[in-house]
Amino acid sequence: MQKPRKFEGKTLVVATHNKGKMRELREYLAPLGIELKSADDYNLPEPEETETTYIGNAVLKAKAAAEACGQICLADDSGLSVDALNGDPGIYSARWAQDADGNRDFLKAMALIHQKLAGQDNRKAKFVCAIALCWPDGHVETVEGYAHGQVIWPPRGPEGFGYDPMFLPDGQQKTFGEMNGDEKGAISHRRNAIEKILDKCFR
Ligand code: ITT
Repeated sequence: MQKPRKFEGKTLVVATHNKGKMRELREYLAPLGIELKSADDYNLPEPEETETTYIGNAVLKAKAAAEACGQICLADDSGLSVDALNGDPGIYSARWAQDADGNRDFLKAMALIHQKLAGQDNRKAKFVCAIALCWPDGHVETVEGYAHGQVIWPPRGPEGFGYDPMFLPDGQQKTFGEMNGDEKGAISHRRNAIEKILDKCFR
């Protein structure tokens, strides 16, 4: 197996258009002490997510970004996979919340999960976060991180974003929606994935 490629640049572009993700990624990457640029800084495109896996979509987004701006780009594809729904909404987590005009309503998406689970005792779920790091020459490194827990109803807490108020991590009393950034950051799927990519490419 080839050794992973190490990041030796001075600037890293975080290629997400999701503000909640961006906030968390900035926080987790801050200790690196490198310049972080955002999708907005380069007016990056939002490619259609046509792949069938988290990793596939993360690679697709990181590659499109690196091609567009000529910098090393990090992309995140993530979602909530519910066991009793065969992993749904999974890679379609953002799309479950979207209406015909492209607006997102996560209360509606959470209610849909709750509705589809009617009569089911199994509430096990996991958040998954795939991260792809792509160089301008097309080289890509990938990792996947997880947070295991269950989905609850009704949703609880104003913090975080997306499906956070519905997700109770294993061994915790608070949902992600009731945790502050540090509390979620200690155990989140995104933190888990970032630690893996830091070990692989930055340390
Ligand atoms: P980018 O593709 O621009 O990064 P996006 O929001 O479209 O932004 P995804 O396609 O990866 O990103 O969709 C992931 C969705 O899964 C996201 O919109 C959230 O609703 C949900 N999600 C992912 N991580 C989450 C987290 O930490 N907490 C709550 N919901 C999360």
